[in-house]
Amino acid sequence: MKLEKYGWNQYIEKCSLTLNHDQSFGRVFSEYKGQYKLMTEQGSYLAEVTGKFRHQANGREDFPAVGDWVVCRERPSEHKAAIDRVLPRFSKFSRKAAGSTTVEQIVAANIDTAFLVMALNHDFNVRRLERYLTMAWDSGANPVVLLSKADLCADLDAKVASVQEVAFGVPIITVSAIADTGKEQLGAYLGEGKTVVFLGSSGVGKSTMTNWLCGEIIQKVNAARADDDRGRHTTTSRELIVLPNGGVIIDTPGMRELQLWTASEDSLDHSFTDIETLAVRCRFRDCSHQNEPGCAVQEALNTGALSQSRYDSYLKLQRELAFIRRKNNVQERLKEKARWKKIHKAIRKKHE
Ligand SMILES: Nc1nc2c(ncn2[C@@H]2O[C@H](COP(=O)(O)OP(=O)(O)OP(=O)(O)O)[C@@H](O)[C@H]2O)c(=O)[nH]1
Ligand SMILES: [Mg+2]
Ligand SMILES: [Zn+2]
Repeated sequence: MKLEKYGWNQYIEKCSLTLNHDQSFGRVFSEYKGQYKLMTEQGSYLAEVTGKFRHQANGREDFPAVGDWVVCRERPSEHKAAIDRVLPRFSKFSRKAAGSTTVEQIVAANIDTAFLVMALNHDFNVRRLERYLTMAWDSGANPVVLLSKADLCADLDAKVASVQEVAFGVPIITVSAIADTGKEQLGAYLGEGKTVVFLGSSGVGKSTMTNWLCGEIIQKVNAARADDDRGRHTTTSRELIVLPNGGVIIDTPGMRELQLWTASEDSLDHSFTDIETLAVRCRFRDCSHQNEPGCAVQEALNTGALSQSRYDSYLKLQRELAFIRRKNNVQERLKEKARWKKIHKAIRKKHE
């Protein structure tokens, strides 16, 4: 079996190292309490990291995660393998681990395309999509907005237009797994050497689409009650699924609450291009667009050029990002203090 079938591509090729005669490359298909299901050219193995690996790891993010490429040593007779190291990740989706605000949990690694799935019925929420887009830009994967359950939507054009408003330049695809429409457009992102992930709330149809693309029932789907098609958290774990024509899909459990992980300012720029364009004209380079003098964003808000709800979601996201940053770095708090001191000084000067 060629590794391209499992998503091996040029990015990984570039960083791949020379192997010892007893080593080979493998990909982590699933994880359960420190036990990994690995796929190599030879077959599938149950694997663990070596003692040396454990000793040298600094944190949870150093350990293998679903989607990782690793260097391992196979023991075919036992169907087991030992993991020596993890290859550098070219993209990753992370969130805060349960019960902790500062431990990074990697949801999926080495993803080429992230399908941000939103259903065209009750689930439809443009503000939430903005948050998913931010997370996607920060991951290193290319986002594609997937509007699912098109068969349930009567005002498709209006919904697509409202998504276009926030998803600048991001491809938007409408599909219905039930009515079997939109599959060809997805095809461009699938195949050998490609890894895609489905992200989105519970019940939007991620598992239904996985089965649809695989041409067989692989993932469990719960039938919706007639009066309520909201999610039930049917999918509970993540696993790589090999597509019939090669390449892999990762179906994920619906996220109850989207908890961002160290999204950078840079990723914020992508999903709030309109605000960032305005911000170029702010007097202070590091303007927070709240109450600094000479703020172009506040001005646009006053003239109505920028909507209040758009501004509010921008601020909300910024607060969340700032919170995570401060938690990770106490220095941030001191810098913040100094920054405001400078601003107040400028305000005083202006009034003198
Ligand atoms: N009408 C319609 N219903 C769909 C479509 N796709 C999925 N559904 C229904 O939506 C419900 C939820 O589908 P799932 O595929 O389990 O959703 P999920 O996103 O995997 O949900 P979690 O695993 O809980 O995160 C099921 O009853 C599906 O039959 C579609 O294209 N049209
Ligand atoms: Mg599911
Ligand atoms: Zn400003």
